[in-house]
Amino acid sequence: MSPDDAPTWPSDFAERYRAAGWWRGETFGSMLRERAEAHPDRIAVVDPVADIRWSYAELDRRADRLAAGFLARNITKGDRVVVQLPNVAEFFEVVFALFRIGALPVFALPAHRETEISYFCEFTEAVAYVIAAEHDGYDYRELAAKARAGTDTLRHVFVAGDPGAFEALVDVARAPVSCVPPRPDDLAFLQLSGGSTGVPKLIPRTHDDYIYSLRGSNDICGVDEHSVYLCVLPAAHNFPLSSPGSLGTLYAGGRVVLCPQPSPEVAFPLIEREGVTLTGLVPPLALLWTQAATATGHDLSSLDVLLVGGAKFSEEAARRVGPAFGCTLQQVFGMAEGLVNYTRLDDPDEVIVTTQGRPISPDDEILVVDDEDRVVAPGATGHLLTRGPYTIRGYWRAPEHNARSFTEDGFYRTGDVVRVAPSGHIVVEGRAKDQINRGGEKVAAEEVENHILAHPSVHDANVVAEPDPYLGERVCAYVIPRPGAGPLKPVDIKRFVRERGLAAYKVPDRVEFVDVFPQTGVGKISKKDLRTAAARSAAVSPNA
Ligand code: OOB
Repeated sequence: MSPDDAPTWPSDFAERYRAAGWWRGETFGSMLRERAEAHPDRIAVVDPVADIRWSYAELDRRADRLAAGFLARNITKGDRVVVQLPNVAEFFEVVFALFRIGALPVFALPAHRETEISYFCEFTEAVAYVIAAEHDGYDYRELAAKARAGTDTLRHVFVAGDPGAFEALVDVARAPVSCVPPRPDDLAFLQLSGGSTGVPKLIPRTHDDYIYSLRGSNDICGVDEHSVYLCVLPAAHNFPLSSPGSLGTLYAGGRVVLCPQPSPEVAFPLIEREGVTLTGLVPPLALLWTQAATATGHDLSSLDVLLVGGAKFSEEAARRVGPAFGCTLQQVFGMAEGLVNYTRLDDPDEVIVTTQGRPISPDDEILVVDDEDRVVAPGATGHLLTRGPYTIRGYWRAPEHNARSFTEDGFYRTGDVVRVAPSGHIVVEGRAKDQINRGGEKVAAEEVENHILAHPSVHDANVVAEPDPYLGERVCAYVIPRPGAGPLKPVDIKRFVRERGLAAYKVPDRVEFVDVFPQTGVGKISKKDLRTAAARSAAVSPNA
């Protein structure tokens, strides 16, 4: 890997962040080892489906043995390994093994399919791909067969569960060997960006910067060795991973309980049985849980904190959380690129329900600017730019994109439209990036448009968000058929996109055929007018 792959902080900033005590020279490998030495018998990870309860010593030992097995297969420092696991204990065994040898997990989501996985494998030149045999009725070994056929570099597929034609993860482990550990300022992994362009971007995070975000999050959310975190959202996503998430909880010496399904029917009994103290949800789930909590027979009284983020949580819904659960709501406005904002546990209720919080770090720099990058008046609405000790300075191997997504002095253009309240709390007012936020799952409009455009009967396509009472937004595609093409139905487009191997959450919820697209004054396609039209159709026929 060349140093140009991952833009990093200029040395004066790095020195400042170290001097301030944000970057402390820890790595994920050393962190797990220290916890295992300090309290070997404390339970680290609970996987209720597999009936697993690994202590810190056990997780540490397993990570060591798997690391040795990876090394024996010549997977070494800097190598990329696509990890696509559901919420199972092996997720932690695998990522800590990779952290230990300095190989980089590339965090795919269980919902990703052939298009995304092949792209991650090819673009990162991944040498290995780790999957579960099956999950939610889907056989990942079939996906692995396709990914393998399409890439030259992929040497190994490791399977948690029945390996089929591939290698069983349980057979990889070996007697531990010593290896040169990664440095704190080395990359730890590649996280995925929600994206607004044709292909997802990869986010390079270092041990130093990510561990700082864990420590900061733990302080703000009150996470300590007594905390029990229920991991409800897909474990690899930045929110349940680090805000404060599973890794924050492990950093503090607490316990992570993996929730196999996000429904209240599955989660509530686990909360009661394991004495869960905090969890994180996207707004649609928070709504569902709030309704269920008022009628449940399960004892949820152990829950101290409910974190809600990933998409805007409405004030009305936010007001219902406290009474329903008898716990404190924390709004989280974060991004895999770095910056994370939280409402504080002792903020007044009005602040908690009406804002999306304030940054973790005193060194998080926040700018709110107009379309010409001029800073707006205090309290006015504008584009959020940010720079800080855990916000990346560039995407991985994406110099052209970086020139657009970062200012010359290193601020990340979040694409979010916000205002800052006098208290310093941020209120998210909207979004300027061409992205649909489908209940916390991010869909890049251009990516879906490109797939629709590949249909032989399609002349042009535009994808926008339309309002949805449950998800907040869903995916609406406007399509101009090719002149003379045969009859085309919405279902044809949806099926075509799905069959191209795209994650299901990106398949348009609604397809509308039109003759022309609305234009702006200068003749550009007006997505704003399309969004207005989509909102109108959604109101008329919500289930189309
Ligand atoms: C989290 O991370 P990503 O990378 O999936 O998405 C980031 C984007 C933000 O730029 C913003 O557009 C949106 O998701 N977002 C919110 C929000 N939280 C995230 N928009 C409105 N209100 C909120 N509370 O989604 C993520 C990462 C870490 C912690 C929490 C969420």
